[in-house]
Amino acid sequence: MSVMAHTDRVLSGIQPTADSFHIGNYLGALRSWVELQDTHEAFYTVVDQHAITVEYDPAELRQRTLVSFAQLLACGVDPERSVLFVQSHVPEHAQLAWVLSCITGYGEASRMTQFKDKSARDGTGAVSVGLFTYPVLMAADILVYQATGVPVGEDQRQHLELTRGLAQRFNARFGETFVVPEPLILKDTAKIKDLQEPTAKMSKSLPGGCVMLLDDPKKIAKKIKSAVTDSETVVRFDPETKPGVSNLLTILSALSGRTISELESHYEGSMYGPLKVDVADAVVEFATTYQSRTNEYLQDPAELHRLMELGAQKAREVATRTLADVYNRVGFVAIK
Ligand code: ATP
Ligand code: LTN
Repeated sequence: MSVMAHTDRVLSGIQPTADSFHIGNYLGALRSWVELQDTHEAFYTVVDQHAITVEYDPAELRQRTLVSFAQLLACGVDPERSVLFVQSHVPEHAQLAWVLSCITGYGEASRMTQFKDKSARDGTGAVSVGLFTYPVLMAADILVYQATGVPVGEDQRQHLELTRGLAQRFNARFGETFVVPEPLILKDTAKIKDLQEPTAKMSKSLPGGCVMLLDDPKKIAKKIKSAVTDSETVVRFDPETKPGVSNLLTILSALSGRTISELESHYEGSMYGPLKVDVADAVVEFATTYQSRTNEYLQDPAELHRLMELGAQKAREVATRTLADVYNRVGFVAIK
């Protein structure tokens, strides 16, 4: 029996490496995760096993995993329609990753630019083998569900290429087993920039210009109102010469549903102040609802755990079938 998916199925993952998701994560990725539920069978996972590839604190990881899961629910990931789960609850990811690591070339893994960047940035001198094999675990996350599409940012394109290569190599060597997934690259226009350095992408590693959605709304408003703009006074969308203003327009357009050109006309003749006030209001309004939904889940740990169990159970229904097929094909003896 083939375990390959017959419908369009997406899988994506997010690392629980911060106390809160930021507005860039939401507008660039999570919002489309929510939308994809209408057209696809969706699998979304909090990748705690990826989070231990770099220095971390265990108590913090546990808390961040719960908060990440609650935030995905708050964003609108529907645990009844989709499969929302924590990676370590599904042991088949790590099991498949081992098999895949044995068909991954050392040279090809060494070419992963994210590994090169992260290991070059590491100041501890303790880069782990786990960080090196991170992309193989990511391939397993995807292939174990026979996902047809993977919504990710441009930065993950190379990892997706590796995943596709591994699926093809395995299929060629052991027979058709895996769906070869397509990257669903989230548009670059959805790249939200840092508020203080608007040429850099907003990132939790630049806390000064990053809007954390679980932050105090007053802090959020203050950060937006002190966003770096430019010395002109014209509200115009031009990411090249006016990155700060363009970023504010992108955020407001995404949250309000109004087009950029509508916004440009609306602010014609006005300075940057009113734009900043409106962006701050829109983000604060969004964050307020987001926070109260997230807190509702966090205040009901029994329900949160029930949903985690439900997700793990649904995920394992698919993952165990793929793994059994893989183990059989690679020549492992089965015990029943
Ligand atoms: P870091 O903050 O350390 O750079 P990150 O915020 O990129 O990490 P990830 O877990 O790597 O966090 O990203 C989660 C998802 O959010 C990815 O799909 C990524 O493409 C998306 N994302 C992250 N930052 C932005 C941004 N500034 N604009 C749009 N999408 C983003
Ligand atoms: N590497 C990704 C997170 C990630 C992922 C995945 C994304 C882990 N496993 C599987 C898509 C599919 C990142 O850093 N954004």
